[in-house]
Amino acid sequence: MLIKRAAANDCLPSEITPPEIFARRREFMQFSAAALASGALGALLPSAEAAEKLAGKPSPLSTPESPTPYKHVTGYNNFYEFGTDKEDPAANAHLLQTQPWSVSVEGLVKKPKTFDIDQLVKLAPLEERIYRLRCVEGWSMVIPWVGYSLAALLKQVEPTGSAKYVEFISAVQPENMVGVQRRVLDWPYVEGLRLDEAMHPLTLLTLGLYGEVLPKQNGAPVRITVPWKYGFKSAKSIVKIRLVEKQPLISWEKANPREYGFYSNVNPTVDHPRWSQARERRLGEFTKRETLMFNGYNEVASLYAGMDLRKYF
Ligand SMILES: Nc1nc2c(c(=O)[nH]1)N[C@H]1C(S)=C(S)[C@@H](COP(=O)(O)O)O[C@H]1N2
Ligand SMILES: [Mo]
Repeated sequence: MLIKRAAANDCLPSEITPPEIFARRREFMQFSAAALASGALGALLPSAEAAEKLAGKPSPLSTPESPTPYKHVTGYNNFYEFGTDKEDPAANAHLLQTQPWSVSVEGLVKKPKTFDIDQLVKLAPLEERIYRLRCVEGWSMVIPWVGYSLAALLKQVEPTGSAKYVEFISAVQPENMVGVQRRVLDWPYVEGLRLDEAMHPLTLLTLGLYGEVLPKQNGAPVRITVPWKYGFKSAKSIVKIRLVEKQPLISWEKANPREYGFYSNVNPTVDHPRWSQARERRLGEFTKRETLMFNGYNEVASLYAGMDLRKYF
């Protein structure tokens, strides 16, 4: 891998790394040293991988809000392939096999191509983008992602004139994913965007967070992040991107079309059939916040000019 592994002398403070990360790295290194002495390093490999560094240049597209503590970002997750409780992904995702990994970009494109993960890391300059993430269930976080606009990847394959949508397909590793042994969703996890949404500069091909390669519970080694839509639009651990003509049937819509629609723009005025979407709880905070239209990313509003966002929820 091109990504450098953090070494013991490599934990100097940087401007972007918050104190809890240093504390965590230091803890981890003390822990590793102890484990090495007792010959138990094998058991530590999943955490060792999570500590590989991946820095990005601060992006002007970042929100000025302070990031949610690392322990919430990596400890409170939705990744149904690893179980349905928020703590399940952190407990179970270490079994995800991420090497080798490649993403095939295919369908209505002039130059279909399979990119291995090292090629993806090198494809465009890495940026740190601090984005809000609003889960459809009513909680939110602020996450310092590392990646670049998905548009940079899509341009490489040259979508044809008939490509109208982009479909994202997550990995299925039945042996390694405790959740796929249950049929909560029809695996693989499938998501999709309209081509103009996928090409919008905010849509991030995500390879890391908090200055490290993506932890497995957050969708290693590569995921999508779409900050103005509910979190479930941001497919994790993707292996395939397909350019298509018709609107893809996404996993959540397939499971429950009354509750989940293709667009899923964050919208405080459109309630989920079972709960209000007007407010949200930011993890680590006590009082609820008002949820903002498009999660506060008003620059995307023009993508939906003239559309009835109650009908296309
Ligand atoms: N493959 C896959 N991707 C997924 C999910 C999932 O269950 N499987 N959950 C989604 C949901 S509901 C949310 S809120 C976000 C959570 O991302 P995070 O755990 O990195 O915060 O991932 C999304 N991507
Ligand atoms: Mo979510």
